[in-house]
Amino acid sequence: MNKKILASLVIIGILGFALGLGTYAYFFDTADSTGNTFTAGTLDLQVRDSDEGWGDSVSGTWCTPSNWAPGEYFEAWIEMRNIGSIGVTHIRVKGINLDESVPGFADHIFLKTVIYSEYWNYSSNAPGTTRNEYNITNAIIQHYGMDTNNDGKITLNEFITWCQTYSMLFAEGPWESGEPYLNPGGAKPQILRLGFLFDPDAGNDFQGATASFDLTIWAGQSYEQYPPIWWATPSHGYGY
Ligand SMILES: [Ca+2]
Ligand SMILES: [Ca+2]
Repeated sequence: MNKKILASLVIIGILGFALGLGTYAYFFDTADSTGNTFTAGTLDLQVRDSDEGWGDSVSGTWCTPSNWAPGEYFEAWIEMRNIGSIGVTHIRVKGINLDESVPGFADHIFLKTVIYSEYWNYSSNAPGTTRNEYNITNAIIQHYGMDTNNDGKITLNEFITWCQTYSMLFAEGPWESGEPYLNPGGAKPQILRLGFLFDPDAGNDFQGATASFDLTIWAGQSYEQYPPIWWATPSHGYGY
């Protein structure tokens, strides 16, 4: 009985409110924001090497002479640009797909040189227009953990094995310079040089041997993105 009384009171209240609305008249006006559009930007990484122009991939960048002999050094470069509309803050590089015709050959090929570029103006401590190249080989030997047997040499085998877990990170990045590592629109391409030495003490077992690997270059916008990285960012700031 009490519930029925309560319900009736509510209905009466609503009716009273509705009636009240009809007793006032307010002015009003409207304004619109039309055509709101969300458009995703693009990252578009391209590479080129000494014998191929800009494209999504190159081949045979690191191809030694077929008569490569112990003690001989071989270096080659790959250049990167971003023709998308958003800047790339991080480049990561991994060596994969090691293949050797004679087991152990990759233990006698040493990664001797890692050089990468940044556009950095020392005098103003700000982004610059000159592409400077930085040799970070010592930093990699000392801090990257690639030299798993701690003999002071990074073999091709050690490099590829390390890359199963990590990737080399190259980044100027907005937190440091206010400028992405790879600018949009293809501006300011960067370069990576890798040099390899055929172990001077390699024995006769490796005559005629071949080894090959692939290099994957990844461009992104964040530390957190896959693939996993080695956190010690190579940088001119480290002074190596
Ligand atoms: Ca090529
Ligand atoms: Ca080693």
